[in-house]
Amino acid sequence: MKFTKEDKILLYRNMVRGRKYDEELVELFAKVKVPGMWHSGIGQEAVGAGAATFLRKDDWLEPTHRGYTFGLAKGVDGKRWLAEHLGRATGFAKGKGGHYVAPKGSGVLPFGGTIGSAFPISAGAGISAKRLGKGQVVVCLFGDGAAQRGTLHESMNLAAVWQLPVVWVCENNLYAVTAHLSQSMAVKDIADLAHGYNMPGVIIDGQDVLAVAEAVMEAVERARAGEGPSLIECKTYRYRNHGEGGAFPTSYRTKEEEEEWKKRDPIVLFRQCLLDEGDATAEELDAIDKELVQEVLEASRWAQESPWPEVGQAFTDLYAD
Ligand SMILES: Cc1ncc(C[n+]2csc(CCOP(=O)(O)OP(=O)(O)O)c2C)c(N)n1
Ligand SMILES: [Mg+2]
Repeated sequence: MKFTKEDKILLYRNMVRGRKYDEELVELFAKVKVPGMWHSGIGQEAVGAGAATFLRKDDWLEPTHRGYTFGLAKGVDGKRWLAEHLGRATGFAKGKGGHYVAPKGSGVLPFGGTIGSAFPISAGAGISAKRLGKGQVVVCLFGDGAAQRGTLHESMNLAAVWQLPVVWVCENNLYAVTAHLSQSMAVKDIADLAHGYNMPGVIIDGQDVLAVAEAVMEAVERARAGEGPSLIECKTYRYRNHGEGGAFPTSYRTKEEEEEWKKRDPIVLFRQCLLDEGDATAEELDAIDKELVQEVLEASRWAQESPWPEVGQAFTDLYAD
């Protein structure tokens, strides 16, 4: 896929929007305004934006637990997502679902809560897409830790045997909670798993949003053309600890490693790329940043001022009619 100047600006917007929502959530958690837990995706925005921005409205996206970027880029209303996260009645599940909720019509599939449940859900959506025959594709996001689950084998094997239109996109941020990938996996690169399922497997610089978008969209076009699944491994890094709102150890990474990755911040890198290529001026990008800060502040205010669900509603909507 050839990206126009407008496409590139959209990628930039989607990364910055994801980061601004994420920063707001980190702050809300610090003020203990949010129930439960949250996994910040700051540092990983190029993967979510690159994977989701150019999907069709009716394509499926299987989320991870980390960050908002992929969902916002798929068209999820951030304001209502935040309200759901804050447990308010204006959220997608009237405040009863927390941040894992998939809003109807967005094309974002449900998140199972157990790491690794993304694989069979995506294979299932792939079977549906193939049978409906409308050219829909499924993009499944998953972490390096999730890649150690047995469900990966069952699902990737089935998708390959039945040539399902699934694009497996690994956000390899090197750690699962505190465990480095080398402690849980015998090979260095998750993309190597693709050989076992006779599908293309590529390693991508996950800090380079254009590289991610190019690789994902090439795989999406293959899948749409009936040529089956692909695996894309994006090497990336989360800046924050595993989660907000919980007591997680912090001593498993070195300051040097963290600083090294921050030198390749995906938003800073892409901003420079847009300036170097003459796709945007610093003033234009500053104006986008400013607009998105305002958008998130207003969304947060709206969500925090939204009513709590009524106690009498606790047992409604538990089952489909
Ligand atoms: C089956 C299962 N085991 C453990 C957990 C707890 N858990 C939540 S996130 C996580 C780490 C996942 O690591 P990774 O897939 O690399 O994603 P990341 O958090 O790095 O984005 C774990 C172990 C879970 N949700 N499900
Ligand atoms: Mg990880």
